Amino acid sequence: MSNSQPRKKVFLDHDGGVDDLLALLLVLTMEEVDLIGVSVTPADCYADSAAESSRKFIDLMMPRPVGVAISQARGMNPFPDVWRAQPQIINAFPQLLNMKSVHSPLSELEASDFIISQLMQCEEPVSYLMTGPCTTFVNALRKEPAIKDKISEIVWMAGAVDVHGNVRTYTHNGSAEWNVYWDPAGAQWLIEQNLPLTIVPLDATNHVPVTFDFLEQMASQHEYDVSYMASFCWAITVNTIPGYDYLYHMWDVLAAAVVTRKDIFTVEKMELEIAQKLPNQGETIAKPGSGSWVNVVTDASKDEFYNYLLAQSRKNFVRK
Ligand code: AGV
Ligand code: CA
Repeated sequence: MSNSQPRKKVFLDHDGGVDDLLALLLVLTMEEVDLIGVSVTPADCYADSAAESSRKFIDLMMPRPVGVAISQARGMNPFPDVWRAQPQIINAFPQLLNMKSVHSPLSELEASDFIISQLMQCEEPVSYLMTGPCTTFVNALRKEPAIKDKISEIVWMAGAVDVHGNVRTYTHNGSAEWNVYWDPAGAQWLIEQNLPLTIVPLDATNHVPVTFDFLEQMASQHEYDVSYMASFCWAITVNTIPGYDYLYHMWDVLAAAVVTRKDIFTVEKMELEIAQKLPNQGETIAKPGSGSWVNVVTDASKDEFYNYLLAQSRKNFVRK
Protein backbone atom coordinates (compact mmCIF):
# COMPACT_ATOMS: atom_id res chain seq x y z
CA MET A 1 0.00 0.00 0.00
CA SER A 2 1.47 3.38 -0.98
CA ASN A 3 2.05 5.98 1.70
CA SER A 4 0.15 8.63 -0.27
CA GLN A 5 -3.18 6.94 0.37
CA PRO A 6 -4.62 8.01 3.75
CA ARG A 7 -5.69 5.15 5.97
CA LYS A 8 -9.34 4.74 6.80
CA LYS A 9 -10.03 5.59 10.47
CA VAL A 10 -11.99 2.89 12.28
CA PHE A 11 -13.44 2.80 15.80
CA LEU A 12 -14.38 -0.69 17.06
CA ASP A 13 -17.26 -0.92 19.56
CA HIS A 14 -17.43 -4.60 20.57
CA ASP A 15 -18.80 -6.81 23.31
CA GLY A 16 -15.96 -9.20 23.91
CA GLY A 17 -17.22 -12.48 22.42
CA VAL A 18 -14.65 -14.79 20.84
CA ASP A 19 -15.65 -13.57 17.38
CA ASP A 20 -15.56 -9.93 18.56
CA LEU A 21 -11.91 -10.50 19.46
CA LEU A 22 -11.37 -12.21 16.11
CA ALA A 23 -12.98 -9.21 14.42
CA LEU A 24 -10.48 -7.00 16.28
CA LEU A 25 -7.64 -9.24 15.09
CA LEU A 26 -8.92 -8.95 11.50
CA VAL A 27 -9.18 -5.14 11.72
CA LEU A 28 -5.60 -5.08 13.02
CA THR A 29 -4.42 -6.94 9.89
CA MET A 30 -6.01 -4.39 7.52
CA GLU A 31 -3.24 -2.37 5.86
CA GLU A 32 -5.66 0.36 4.78
CA VAL A 33 -7.13 0.87 8.26
CA ASP A 34 -6.04 3.00 11.21
CA LEU A 35 -7.72 1.85 14.45
CA ILE A 36 -8.46 4.89 16.65
CA GLY A 37 -9.99 3.20 19.68
CA VAL A 38 -11.90 0.25 21.09
CA SER A 39 -14.83 0.13 23.47
CA VAL A 40 -16.02 -2.94 25.35
CA THR A 41 -19.68 -3.35 26.31
CA PRO A 42 -20.28 -5.96 29.05
CA ALA A 43 -22.85 -7.91 27.01
CA ASP A 44 -21.46 -11.19 25.55
CA CYS A 45 -18.43 -10.98 27.90
CA TYR A 46 -17.13 -9.83 31.25
CA ALA A 47 -15.65 -6.47 30.37
CA ASP A 48 -12.39 -6.55 32.36
CA SER A 49 -11.39 -9.80 30.76
CA ALA A 50 -12.33 -8.69 27.23
CA ALA A 51 -10.55 -5.36 27.65
CA GLU A 52 -7.38 -7.20 28.67
CA SER A 53 -7.52 -9.48 25.60
CA SER A 54 -8.21 -6.44 23.39
CA ARG A 55 -5.23 -4.48 24.72
CA LYS A 56 -2.94 -7.48 24.28
CA PHE A 57 -4.14 -8.18 20.71
CA ILE A 58 -3.51 -4.53 19.82
CA ASP A 59 -0.02 -4.69 21.32
CA LEU A 60 0.77 -7.85 19.35
CA MET A 61 -0.27 -6.25 16.05
CA MET A 62 0.43 -2.52 16.33
CA PRO A 63 3.71 -0.62 16.66
CA ARG A 64 1.89 2.08 18.69
CA PRO A 65 -0.66 1.82 21.50
CA VAL A 66 -4.43 2.25 21.02
CA GLY A 67 -6.80 3.02 23.91
CA VAL A 68 -9.49 0.64 25.13
CA ALA A 69 -12.44 1.74 27.31
CA ILE A 70 -15.03 -0.16 29.32
CA SER A 71 -18.73 0.68 29.10
CA GLN A 72 -21.05 0.88 32.09
CA ALA A 73 -24.08 0.19 29.89
CA ARG A 74 -26.47 -2.54 31.00
CA GLY A 75 -28.95 -4.34 28.76
CA MET A 76 -32.59 -5.11 29.39
CA ASN A 77 -31.93 -8.78 28.53
CA PRO A 78 -28.52 -10.03 29.73
CA PHE A 79 -26.55 -12.67 27.82
CA PRO A 80 -26.28 -16.18 29.32
CA ASP A 81 -23.39 -16.39 31.82
CA VAL A 82 -21.76 -19.35 30.06
CA TRP A 83 -21.44 -17.30 26.86
CA ARG A 84 -20.04 -14.36 28.80
CA ALA A 85 -17.39 -16.54 30.44
CA GLN A 86 -16.26 -18.33 27.27
CA PRO A 87 -13.84 -15.67 25.89
CA GLN A 88 -11.92 -15.51 29.19
CA ILE A 89 -10.06 -18.61 27.95
CA ILE A 90 -8.16 -16.34 25.55
CA ASN A 91 -6.40 -14.60 28.46
CA ALA A 92 -5.13 -18.02 29.53
CA PHE A 93 -3.32 -18.62 26.21
CA PRO A 94 0.44 -18.70 26.89
CA GLN A 95 1.11 -15.98 24.29
CA LEU A 96 -1.08 -13.55 26.27
CA LEU A 97 -0.03 -14.72 29.74
CA ASN A 98 3.59 -14.09 28.85
CA MET A 99 2.94 -10.42 27.99
CA LYS A 100 3.97 -8.91 31.30
CA SER A 101 3.61 -5.28 30.18
CA VAL A 102 0.76 -3.92 28.08
CA HIS A 103 1.26 -0.61 26.28
CA SER A 104 -2.25 -0.01 24.93
CA PRO A 105 -3.90 1.87 27.79
CA LEU A 106 -7.16 1.11 29.54
CA SER A 107 -8.90 4.50 29.36
CA GLU A 108 -10.00 6.13 32.60
CA LEU A 109 -13.06 7.36 30.72
CA GLU A 110 -16.32 5.44 30.62
CA ALA A 111 -16.64 4.08 27.07
CA SER A 112 -19.31 6.53 25.84
CA ASP A 113 -17.09 9.46 26.92
CA PHE A 114 -14.06 7.77 25.34
CA ILE A 115 -15.98 7.37 22.05
CA ILE A 116 -16.87 11.07 22.10
CA SER A 117 -13.29 12.07 22.88
CA GLN A 118 -11.75 9.87 20.14
CA LEU A 119 -14.28 10.89 17.48
CA MET A 120 -14.16 14.62 18.22
CA GLN A 121 -10.36 14.60 17.80
CA CYS A 122 -10.61 13.18 14.27
CA GLU A 123 -10.24 15.39 11.21
CA GLU A 124 -11.09 12.61 8.76
CA PRO A 125 -14.42 10.72 8.68
CA VAL A 126 -14.51 7.56 10.79
CA SER A 127 -16.00 4.14 10.03
CA TYR A 128 -17.78 3.03 13.21
CA LEU A 129 -17.79 -0.78 13.50
CA MET A 130 -20.14 -2.19 16.10
CA THR A 131 -20.15 -5.91 16.90
CA GLY A 132 -22.23 -5.98 20.08
CA PRO A 133 -25.36 -4.20 21.34
CA CYS A 134 -25.63 -0.51 20.40
CA THR A 135 -26.23 0.86 23.92
CA THR A 136 -22.78 2.38 24.51
CA PHE A 137 -22.89 4.13 21.12
CA VAL A 138 -26.45 5.33 21.73
CA ASN A 139 -25.32 6.78 25.08
CA ALA A 140 -22.47 8.59 23.31
CA LEU A 141 -24.79 9.98 20.60
CA ARG A 142 -27.25 11.22 23.22
CA LYS A 143 -24.51 12.98 25.20
CA GLU A 144 -22.77 14.50 22.19
CA PRO A 145 -24.88 14.55 19.00
CA ALA A 146 -22.01 16.29 17.14
CA ILE A 147 -20.17 12.96 16.84
CA LYS A 148 -22.60 12.23 13.97
CA ASP A 149 -20.64 14.59 11.76
CA LYS A 150 -17.44 12.65 12.38
CA ILE A 151 -18.84 9.34 11.17
CA SER A 152 -18.99 8.34 7.49
CA GLU A 153 -20.56 4.93 8.08
CA ILE A 154 -21.75 2.67 10.88
CA VAL A 155 -21.49 -1.07 10.30
CA TRP A 156 -23.42 -3.06 12.89
CA MET A 157 -23.68 -6.84 13.30
CA ALA A 158 -27.33 -6.98 14.28
CA GLY A 159 -30.74 -8.34 13.48
CA ALA A 160 -32.45 -11.14 11.59
CA VAL A 161 -34.78 -9.86 8.87
CA ASP A 162 -35.96 -12.77 6.72
CA VAL A 163 -34.49 -15.59 8.81
CA HIS A 164 -34.94 -16.99 12.35
CA GLY A 165 -33.29 -15.13 15.19
CA ASN A 166 -30.93 -16.72 17.71
CA VAL A 167 -32.60 -15.85 21.03
CA ARG A 168 -33.81 -18.98 22.82
CA THR A 169 -35.61 -18.36 26.10
CA TYR A 170 -38.81 -19.72 27.63
CA THR A 171 -40.76 -16.58 26.86
CA HIS A 172 -39.40 -15.65 23.41
CA ASN A 173 -40.56 -16.94 20.02
CA GLY A 174 -36.99 -17.05 18.62
CA SER A 175 -37.34 -14.25 16.06
CA ALA A 176 -34.77 -11.83 17.53
CA GLU A 177 -30.99 -11.62 17.21
CA TRP A 178 -29.11 -11.18 20.50
CA ASN A 179 -27.34 -7.85 19.87
CA VAL A 180 -30.72 -6.21 19.28
CA TYR A 181 -32.54 -8.17 22.02
CA TRP A 182 -30.03 -6.96 24.67
CA ASP A 183 -31.40 -3.41 24.23
CA PRO A 184 -34.42 -3.23 21.88
CA ALA A 185 -35.29 0.36 22.85
CA GLY A 186 -31.75 1.55 22.09
CA ALA A 187 -31.86 -0.23 18.72
CA GLN A 188 -35.18 1.40 17.75
CA TRP A 189 -33.82 4.83 18.74
CA LEU A 190 -30.64 4.25 16.73
CA ILE A 191 -32.40 3.31 13.49
CA GLU A 192 -34.58 6.44 13.78
CA GLN A 193 -31.57 8.78 13.75
CA ASN A 194 -31.08 8.90 9.96
CA LEU A 195 -27.46 7.83 10.18
CA PRO A 196 -25.46 6.07 7.43
CA LEU A 197 -26.19 2.74 9.13
CA THR A 198 -25.55 -0.67 7.55
CA ILE A 199 -26.60 -3.73 9.51
CA VAL A 200 -25.09 -7.16 9.00
CA PRO A 201 -27.91 -9.48 10.14
CA LEU A 202 -28.10 -13.25 10.50
CA ASP A 203 -29.45 -13.30 6.92
CA ALA A 204 -25.83 -12.66 5.85
CA THR A 205 -23.89 -14.29 8.70
CA ASN A 206 -25.75 -17.61 8.37
CA HIS A 207 -23.61 -18.16 5.26
CA VAL A 208 -20.41 -18.26 7.29
CA PRO A 209 -20.46 -20.94 10.01
CA VAL A 210 -17.24 -21.98 11.72
CA THR A 211 -16.52 -25.27 9.94
CA PHE A 212 -13.76 -27.83 10.44
CA ASP A 213 -12.94 -27.39 6.77
CA PHE A 214 -12.16 -23.72 7.35
CA LEU A 215 -10.29 -24.48 10.60
CA GLU A 216 -8.12 -26.97 8.69
CA GLN A 217 -7.23 -24.34 6.11
CA MET A 218 -6.36 -21.83 8.84
CA ALA A 219 -4.30 -24.46 10.68
CA SER A 220 -2.36 -25.32 7.52
CA GLN A 221 -0.83 -21.82 7.58
CA HIS A 222 -0.04 -21.84 11.31
CA GLU A 223 3.53 -20.68 10.70
CA TYR A 224 2.04 -17.17 10.58
CA ASP A 225 1.43 -15.72 14.07
CA VAL A 226 -2.04 -14.40 13.22
CA SER A 227 -3.21 -17.72 11.75
CA TYR A 228 -1.87 -19.57 14.80
CA MET A 229 -3.66 -17.23 17.23
CA ALA A 230 -6.89 -17.22 15.18
CA SER A 231 -6.85 -21.04 15.04
CA PHE A 232 -6.78 -21.25 18.83
CA CYS A 233 -9.55 -18.67 19.19
CA TRP A 234 -11.83 -20.50 16.74
CA ALA A 235 -11.03 -23.79 18.46
CA ILE A 236 -12.71 -22.65 21.69
CA THR A 237 -15.98 -22.12 19.80
CA VAL A 238 -16.44 -25.65 18.45
CA ASN A 239 -18.16 -26.93 21.60
CA THR A 240 -21.10 -24.60 20.88
CA ILE A 241 -24.12 -26.87 21.09
CA PRO A 242 -24.60 -28.24 17.57
CA GLY A 243 -28.13 -28.40 16.30
CA TYR A 244 -30.59 -26.40 14.34
CA ASP A 245 -29.10 -22.89 14.53
CA TYR A 246 -26.99 -23.29 17.64
CA LEU A 247 -23.77 -23.22 15.62
CA TYR A 248 -21.03 -20.68 16.12
CA HIS A 249 -20.81 -18.33 13.16
CA MET A 250 -18.35 -15.71 12.00
CA TRP A 251 -20.89 -13.02 12.83
CA ASP A 252 -18.64 -10.13 13.84
CA VAL A 253 -15.75 -11.09 11.59
CA LEU A 254 -18.09 -10.86 8.60
CA ALA A 255 -19.22 -7.41 9.75
CA ALA A 256 -15.58 -6.30 10.03
CA ALA A 257 -14.98 -7.34 6.42
CA VAL A 258 -17.78 -4.98 5.31
CA VAL A 259 -15.50 -2.05 6.23
CA THR A 260 -12.88 -3.00 3.61
CA ARG A 261 -14.55 -5.43 1.19
CA LYS A 262 -17.82 -3.89 -0.04
CA ASP A 263 -17.24 -5.81 -3.29
CA ILE A 264 -18.17 -9.17 -1.75
CA PHE A 265 -21.47 -8.11 -0.15
CA THR A 266 -25.02 -7.49 -1.38
CA VAL A 267 -26.74 -4.55 0.30
CA GLU A 268 -30.42 -3.58 0.14
CA LYS A 269 -32.17 -0.55 1.58
CA MET A 270 -35.08 -1.53 3.81
CA GLU A 271 -37.54 0.09 6.18
CA LEU A 272 -37.24 -1.57 9.59
CA GLU A 273 -38.81 -1.46 13.02
CA ILE A 274 -37.67 -3.14 16.24
CA ALA A 275 -40.31 -5.02 18.26
CA GLN A 276 -40.38 -3.81 21.87
CA LYS A 277 -42.51 -6.48 23.55
CA LEU A 278 -42.57 -10.24 24.00
CA PRO A 279 -42.95 -12.73 22.42
CA ASN A 280 -40.81 -11.21 19.62
CA GLN A 281 -39.01 -8.44 21.57
CA GLY A 282 -35.95 -7.30 19.61
CA GLU A 283 -37.15 -8.68 16.26
CA THR A 284 -36.05 -6.58 13.25
CA ILE A 285 -39.26 -6.34 11.25
CA ALA A 286 -39.49 -5.10 7.66
CA LYS A 287 -42.14 -2.34 7.60
CA PRO A 288 -42.47 -1.00 4.04
CA GLY A 289 -43.97 2.48 4.17
CA SER A 290 -43.64 3.08 7.91
CA GLY A 291 -40.24 1.84 9.15
CA SER A 292 -36.85 3.57 9.36
CA TRP A 293 -34.52 3.27 6.35
CA VAL A 294 -31.47 1.10 7.00
CA ASN A 295 -28.92 -0.52 4.67
CA VAL A 296 -29.11 -4.26 5.13
CA VAL A 297 -26.41 -6.73 4.07
CA THR A 298 -28.50 -9.55 2.65
CA ASP A 299 -25.80 -11.75 1.14
CA ALA A 300 -22.06 -12.36 1.23
CA SER A 301 -19.76 -14.30 -1.07
CA LYS A 302 -18.71 -17.06 1.29
CA ASP A 303 -15.64 -18.25 -0.63
CA GLU A 304 -14.27 -14.76 -1.14
CA PHE A 305 -14.79 -13.97 2.53
CA TYR A 306 -13.03 -17.14 3.74
CA ASN A 307 -10.17 -16.45 1.29
CA TYR A 308 -9.90 -12.87 2.55
CA LEU A 309 -9.71 -14.11 6.15
CA LEU A 310 -7.02 -16.62 5.24
CA ALA A 311 -5.01 -14.03 3.29
CA GLN A 312 -5.21 -11.41 6.05
CA SER A 313 -4.11 -14.04 8.57
CA ARG A 314 -0.83 -14.64 6.73
CA LYS A 315 0.86 -12.03 8.92
CA ASN A 316 3.15 -12.00 11.92
CA PHE A 317 3.02 -10.10 15.19
CA VAL A 318 5.13 -6.95 15.58
CA ARG A 319 5.83 -7.97 19.18
CA LYS A 320 7.12 -11.39 20.20
O1 AGV B 1 -25.90 -12.84 17.71
C1 AGV B 1 -24.61 -12.79 17.31
C2 AGV B 1 -23.73 -11.99 18.28
C3 AGV B 1 -22.40 -11.62 17.62
O2 AGV B 1 -22.07 -10.26 17.87
N1 AGV B 1 -23.32 -12.69 19.52
C4 AGV B 1 -22.15 -13.50 19.11
C5 AGV B 1 -21.38 -12.58 18.20
O3 AGV B 1 -20.34 -11.94 18.92
C6 AGV B 1 -24.33 -13.36 20.34
C7 AGV B 1 -24.45 -14.86 20.20
C8 AGV B 1 -25.38 -15.60 19.49
N2 AGV B 1 -25.16 -16.93 19.64
C9 AGV B 1 -24.07 -17.08 20.48
C10 AGV B 1 -23.62 -15.79 20.83
C11 AGV B 1 -23.38 -18.22 20.99
N3 AGV B 1 -23.74 -19.47 20.70
N4 AGV B 1 -22.31 -17.98 21.78
C12 AGV B 1 -21.93 -16.74 22.09
N5 AGV B 1 -22.55 -15.62 21.64
CA1 CA C 1 -20.41 -9.63 19.47
